[in-house]
Amino acid sequence: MFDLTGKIALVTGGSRGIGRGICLRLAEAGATVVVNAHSAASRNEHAADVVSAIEAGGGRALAVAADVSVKAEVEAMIAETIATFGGLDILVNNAGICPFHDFLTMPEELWDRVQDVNLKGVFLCSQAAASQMVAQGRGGRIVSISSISALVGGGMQTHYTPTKAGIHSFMQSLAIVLGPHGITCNSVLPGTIETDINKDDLSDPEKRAYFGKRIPVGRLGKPDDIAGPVVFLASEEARYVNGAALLVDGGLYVNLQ
Ligand code: NAD
Ligand code: RM4
Repeated sequence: MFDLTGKIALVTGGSRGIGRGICLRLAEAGATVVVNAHSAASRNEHAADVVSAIEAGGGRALAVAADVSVKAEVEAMIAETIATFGGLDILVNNAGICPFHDFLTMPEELWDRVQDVNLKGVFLCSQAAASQMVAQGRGGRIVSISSISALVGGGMQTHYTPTKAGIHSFMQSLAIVLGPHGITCNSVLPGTIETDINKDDLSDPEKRAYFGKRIPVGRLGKPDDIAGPVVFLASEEARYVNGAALLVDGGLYVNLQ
């Protein structure tokens, strides 16, 4: 439906879950895709599979290892992207962690790690990618995966929800800075999507039943439910969407009672 032929996209945390789904759909739309994984092991184990799937469909892709919270690794990842494909047009900030934890006993180190990966990682990747996009002078797209958790709290997510609200706020500010360069910046707010991040949490039958009832479309989300809206925001059709937040949750947020 949306044509991304000739565009070069980088998806952080693209090796699994929502990121994997986004990589496959971007490639299907014609983009060349750089699939980021947080470590060399994860690159070889998971990201390489995503690359194979894209190549099997006739697309072009590359797996690159980098921890998004480490500036030198992020810069090396962007440099490898440019060296391999000659440019960068679309950044999807997807990498994120949510180690569910009680508040009163939360270790400072866990708080810091969640901020570093989820929020600082978005800053580092956006800055490195935007520098390249501005220098190229042909516009660009930054799409960041925030969450419904930017709008609501979570008792076991006190370290996580502020990072998701922060991502949304950061995209709003970045939309102002980068809009004049033709680079749009938006966030996507997924509801509850079944992936490894919430496997343990959703293994509780009561919680599953709760979500089943609470989500008006009647089911939990799948990674592919998020991929389409990301492809839209990355496309030419979304050229005037800048600083927006797109909630993709099956109606979970609006269903209070
Ligand atoms: P997931 O655990 O399946 O995937 C997370 C990805 O991030 C993995 O590929 C992992 O390797 C990568 N990652 C983790 N730390 C990294 C680091 N330091 N550097 C680079 N990559 C790193 O979970 P998911 O559900 O696919 O989550 C993807 C994004 O979607 C996250 O930002 C998450 O907060 C967000 N999200 C998920 C849900 C949900 O219900 N699953 C809802 C809203 C938002
Ligand atoms: C999301 C949202 C989901 C949760 C994941 C881990 O942002 O809070 O409900 O399962 O994070």
